[in-house]
Amino acid sequence: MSVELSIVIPAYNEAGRLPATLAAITAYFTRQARVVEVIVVDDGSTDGTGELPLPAPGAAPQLTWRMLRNPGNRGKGFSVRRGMLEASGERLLFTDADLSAPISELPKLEAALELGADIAIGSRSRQELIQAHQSRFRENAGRVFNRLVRLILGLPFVDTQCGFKLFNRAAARAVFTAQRIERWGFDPELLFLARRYGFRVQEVPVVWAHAEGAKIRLWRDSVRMFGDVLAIRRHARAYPARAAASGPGAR
Ligand SMILES: Nc1nc2c(ncn2[C@@H]2O[C@H](COP(=O)(O)OP(=O)(O)O)[C@@H](O)[C@H]2O)c(=O)[nH]1
Ligand SMILES: [Mg+2]
Repeated sequence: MSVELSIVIPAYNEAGRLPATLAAITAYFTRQARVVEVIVVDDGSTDGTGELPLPAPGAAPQLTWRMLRNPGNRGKGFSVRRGMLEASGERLLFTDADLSAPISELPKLEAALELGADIAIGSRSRQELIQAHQSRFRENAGRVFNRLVRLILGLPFVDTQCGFKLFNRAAARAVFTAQRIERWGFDPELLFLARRYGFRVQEVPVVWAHAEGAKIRLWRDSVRMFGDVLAIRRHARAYPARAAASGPGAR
């Protein structure tokens, strides 16, 4: 049975938030017939995330679960890449562990792929869809960051950072194989690579409810993210040419 959809969830100390997320995903896909695999990537958590019980197959045998454990804390970029490269789906979604974009928003991204996009990225650009805001300060900081990213990397997207992105298999293989940034700047890097390789990227406004318990530290991580963006720029010429769609992971 070939996997239609893979869902990759990077998780760092998410023992508090992950159970509700797993339950929501189970509830959503139990009503559907398609074959789905969910891959949780535990990133060296110290709160027992890696030992959380995964849902039993029971009601939905077409839905399978896997937990990958990193050898220590390696970063969200590392974790998403690892999950995406191990996943076998025709389409691959990565989503934050707090499901800030509810899984019921997935059809919006899928519709963009139906219409010809290779990658559909969730976007927090439509104010009326934002159900719970971050602090005004964080939101503004996010906007400034996005504007800088647009400027430095020439990306035309309003929101590069949204943790809800769907790829077709060819795009996921090419982009994640080339991705180098393992911590915060990996989102802009993915988009930069996607455009470099000629994939069609569509930004799709999604419902977003900011969840408390965020682990991003605004100042420290903004500075690092910015450093990553400059590194992408510096490295721009050295990225490999788009990998040919062959080898074991290709279809
Ligand atoms: N793998 C990995 N994931 C992380 C790390 N820090 C945060 N995350 C994950 O990144 C996602 C978004 O983090 P969150 O704390 O909600 O940040 P927010 O973007 O401010 O809401 C969640 O799935 C987290 O588990 C980390 O160091 N490593
Ligand atoms: Mg969050």
